[in-house]
Amino acid sequence: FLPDPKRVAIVGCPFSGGQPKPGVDKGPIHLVEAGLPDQLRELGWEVTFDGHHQFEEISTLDDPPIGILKNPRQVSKVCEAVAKTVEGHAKDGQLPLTLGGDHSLAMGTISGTLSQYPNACVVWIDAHADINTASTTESGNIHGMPVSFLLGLDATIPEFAWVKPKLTTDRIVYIGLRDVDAGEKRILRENGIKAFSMHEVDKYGIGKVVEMALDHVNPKRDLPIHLSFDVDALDPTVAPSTGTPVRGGLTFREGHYICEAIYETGCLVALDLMEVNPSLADAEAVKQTVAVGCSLVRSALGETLL
Ligand code: EXY
Ligand code: MN
Ligand code: MN
Ligand code: MN
Repeated sequence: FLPDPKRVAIVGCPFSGGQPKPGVDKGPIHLVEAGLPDQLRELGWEVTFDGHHQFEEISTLDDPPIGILKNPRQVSKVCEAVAKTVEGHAKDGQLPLTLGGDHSLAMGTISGTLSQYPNACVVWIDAHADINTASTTESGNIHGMPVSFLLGLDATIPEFAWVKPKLTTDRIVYIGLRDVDAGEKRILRENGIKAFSMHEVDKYGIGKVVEMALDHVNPKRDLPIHLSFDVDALDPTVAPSTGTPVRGGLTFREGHYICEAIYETGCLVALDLMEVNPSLADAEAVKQTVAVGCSLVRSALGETLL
C-alpha cells in the first residue's frame, strides 16, 4: 500500500479544543520548524506541505458544553475538516501525516483514512485508551473519546452525526496503555477490544507485542494500516512535553521499534503524531520531545538504523 513513488502530505493541525491545556496547538508548528519536511525528503519522500490548517472561523463558534463535553462543536467541525483533507490526500495517492494537536483529531484522520480504505485497521499507541463515551467520560475532554465515536459506541450526539461508525472493534489494537478509566476498561472488555498494556510489553518484549498486535488486526499483513501515535505513550523521561504524562511508558527504542515494524509491513497508509505540547516543560525538554516526535515519524516512514 505504500505509495510509489513515496509521497507524503503533511497535515498540520494546530488544535487544542479536545483538552484544556493551551500549547498543544503549537505542536505541529514546532515539528515542522524542527525540519521534519526536509528530514522526510532526505529519506526519499516527496513531501507536500501547504501550511498548517487554519481553524479560525471554527474557534470563534459559540460552543457551550453538551452534557459535560467541552468544545463539542469546535472539535466536531475541526475533525470533519481534517477528515476531508486526509481523505483527499489519500485519494491522491499520498500518505497523510497528521501532526497534532490533541488526539481528538484522530476522529477526523481515521474517518478520512476509512473513506479511502474501508478495510483499514488502526494501531493506536497511547498511555490512554481514548475510548470514553459521553456517558463514561469524567473529564468531558474529547481527546479521551475519539475511539468511541469511530466505533459508534454512543452515536447519540447530533453534533457528531457526520462521524460514521466505519471502524469495527476487531480492526483496532492498542499498545502502551497504563492509564485507563474504569468505564473504559469495561468498554474494552465488553467489546473484546485487543489491548497490550505496559504489562504485556514488560512480559513479552516489544517485538513479540507488535507481532501479536498485528496478528490480531492484520493477520495476513494484507490490510492497510493507520498508525495513530500519541507521544504520551512514551515514558515522560523520553517525551516530557505533553499534556497527560503517565509514568512507566515506552522507552525511546520501544516507541521507535513499533514505528519501524509497522513500516516494514509495507501496509502503512496514514500516520498521526499527536499531543506534543511545547508549552509544557522547559526549553530543553521541549526540544527533546519535538526531536523524538520527528524521529518517530522518520522511523515510521522508513528510516533504518543500518
Ligand atoms: N481518560 C482520561 C479522560 O478521558 O479524560 C484521560 C484522557 C487523556 C487522553 C490523552 C490523549 O491521550
Ligand atoms: Mn494539503
Ligand atoms: Mn491519546
Ligand atoms: Mn494519551
